Amino acid sequence: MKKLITAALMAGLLAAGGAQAQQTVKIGLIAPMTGPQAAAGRQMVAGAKLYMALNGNKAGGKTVELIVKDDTGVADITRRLAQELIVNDKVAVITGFGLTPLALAVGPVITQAKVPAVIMVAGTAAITGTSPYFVRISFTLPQQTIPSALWAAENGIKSVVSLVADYGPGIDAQDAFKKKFEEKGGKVLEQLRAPLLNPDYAPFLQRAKDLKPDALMLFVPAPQAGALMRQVMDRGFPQAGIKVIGPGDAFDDEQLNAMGDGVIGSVTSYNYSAAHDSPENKKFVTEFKKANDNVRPNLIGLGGYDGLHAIYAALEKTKGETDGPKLLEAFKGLTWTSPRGPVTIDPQTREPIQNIYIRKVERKDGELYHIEFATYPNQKTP
Ligand code: VNL
Repeated sequence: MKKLITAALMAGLLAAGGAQAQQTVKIGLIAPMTGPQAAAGRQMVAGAKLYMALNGNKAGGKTVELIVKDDTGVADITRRLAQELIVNDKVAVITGFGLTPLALAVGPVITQAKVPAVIMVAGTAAITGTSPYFVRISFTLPQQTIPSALWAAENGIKSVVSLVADYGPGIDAQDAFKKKFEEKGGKVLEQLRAPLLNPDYAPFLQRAKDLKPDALMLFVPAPQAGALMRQVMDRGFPQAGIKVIGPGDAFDDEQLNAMGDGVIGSVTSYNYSAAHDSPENKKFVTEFKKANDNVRPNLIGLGGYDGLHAIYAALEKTKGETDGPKLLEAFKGLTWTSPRGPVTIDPQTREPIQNIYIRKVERKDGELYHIEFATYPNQKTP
């Protein structure tokens, strides 16, 4: 008798366990938590965790479980972790991707497994074309950069030298800038590219200064912004009358205060400023700083936060159904009010449509901020 009860109890527990497992949706977040891009991983995971802390762990009637994996910024590791998360952990969706090569590495895996991947940061335009299972909530570099080219052409800048990190997003930024700026009558004197890893910017900056352009256009991934900007300021570009412009990555919000007063007055174009004036952003910045030793969120932290929002919203739409193709469809056309402003996922391209703001660095309440003063609304990736 005793044995029978025990067996019945066991069966019940097992059934409950099975039912409970189905009530959980797992999300795999792959980010560089160590290595040279660790600053990106820290922001992304902090943003994702903040979203869950503020919105609970339920979406579409299911319990959401976040599994964080560290790819150390190495693409082969990103691919292996994606495979393990899909095969062993049975995640419904993977997300993260601090850098373009890390996103590209998982394309074949998600296509084969039919599991959606939500890009929180990586910005090379071509990524989403490499798998129908990519959905991007962040930005593309052409989208971020073109308003800078328009603004420069309309504000007395006639000649520009560009200096970028020599990989996908840098080349996208450089090409988009040159095309639009020259269309509007400006001239790009030279396009310089520094290595992504262990760059020595000195010879490039010397060359740029010798060419005496009206402006220096910069792109490096946000975690490298401080290192580049210190050298730009040490070489006295603003004092020489050379404006420092570009998409906001090289003017990263997290490191802006450490860049010094030389950066005051720089005009850049970007989808997000920590100073964006809206109730959604006030709440995001206040809560992010509270949870992270007063660190200011940048667009990577925002990517983590909005990435989780998009996943929650897609699960609400499918009522918790996690079948890959169905979940993928649910991301298409999502629209929400982000801390950056309104965002829609273009159902055709799976790319974000969003405002790109023109901002100027100013000192406000004792700190440096990007103060937005003009808007290019609802920008798509060309
Ligand atoms: C990328 C683009 C990475 C912009 C970034 O920071 C960034 C990328 C990590 O596509 O690799 O600010």
